[in-house]
Amino acid sequence: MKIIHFSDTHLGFNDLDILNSDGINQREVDFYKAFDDIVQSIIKIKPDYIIHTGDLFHRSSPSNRAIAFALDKFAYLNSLNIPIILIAGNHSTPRTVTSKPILSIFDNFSNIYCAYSSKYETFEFDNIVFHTIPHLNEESGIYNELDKLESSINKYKKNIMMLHCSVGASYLMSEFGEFVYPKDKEYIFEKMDYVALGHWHGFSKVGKYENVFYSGSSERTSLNDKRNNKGYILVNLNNSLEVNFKHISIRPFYSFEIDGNDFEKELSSIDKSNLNGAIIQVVINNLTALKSIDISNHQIKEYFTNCLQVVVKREFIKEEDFKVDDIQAISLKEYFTEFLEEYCAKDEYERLKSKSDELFAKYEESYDDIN
Ligand SMILES: [Mn+2]
Repeated sequence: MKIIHFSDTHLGFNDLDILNSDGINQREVDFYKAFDDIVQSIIKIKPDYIIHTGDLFHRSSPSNRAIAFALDKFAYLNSLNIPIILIAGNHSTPRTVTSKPILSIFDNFSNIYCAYSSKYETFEFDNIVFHTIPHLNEESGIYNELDKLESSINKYKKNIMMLHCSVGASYLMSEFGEFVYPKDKEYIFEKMDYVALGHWHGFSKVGKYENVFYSGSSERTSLNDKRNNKGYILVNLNNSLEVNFKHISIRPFYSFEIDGNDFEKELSSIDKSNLNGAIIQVVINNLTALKSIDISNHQIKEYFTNCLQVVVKREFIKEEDFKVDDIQAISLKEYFTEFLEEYCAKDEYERLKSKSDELFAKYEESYDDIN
């Protein structure tokens, strides 16, 4: 039995203010391409089941383009007569009960099974049961849902668990609303044939478990994500479990560190022959304010002419009575959080951070994508 497990496709994500020749944000297009690469693999491999563990869309109210893209691809997948099981992640779950979840657009597709109602649901087939827990807005509800799950394990069939959360503290994404799977319930993993996880954006086997995996995201949603290995998992489930990570090709990202004291020489020694279309980050270290003035971003961008984007980060030597904030490549949310951390006592910081996270999350939710 073959299962393709993928996740965190974040359709509709856009970044960098670069448009392609059709006037569409280039990074948004990159995410559609990554998704399509996985669809092409599905067509070739013809698995028995397809599972997606959350964050199909980047926002709970995606742009028309993202919705149209998803409907087109899923209409095709639906026609392959392969059951497709999806769960909602934190990005595709509205924070108010009055909003209709976006995954409901698949309600009338005969081969698509979605869990988006903030509760445990099971999807059962001839020889296999999918136990799904989508993102829960109320984290405390998890125990109740896991009790239901545990009592629904079918010992005559294969049992697959699907979750969108962090297992332990290592897989947190620093996002509002994410939740941690309870440690005292990890024993349930051992009763499963395979546990498919979403939320963490890197491919990862979880801890000591041989059957618990994050497939990772299909593209990178942040320049902090330096991984170039993105893809999906091909699970072979016969007498034993076989897990293979399959790469797709994505736009490469490279980061270079340059010493501000030897800027010209270090820049010109970077081999740029294989950097076509890449996103480049250049971190200049050991800068003083005066040295920094001599180095222009323009000069650096000129050097990497074949790249899609060059992000320059300047790191200053701390000088007495002089401070330059490094606000290049940092979001307003991160900047504000750093400010809180610096100027507030710890308790007050924790309190204000959770408030500001919530406000930024609300802002993001009501913010319309560029169509
Ligand atoms: Mn995600």
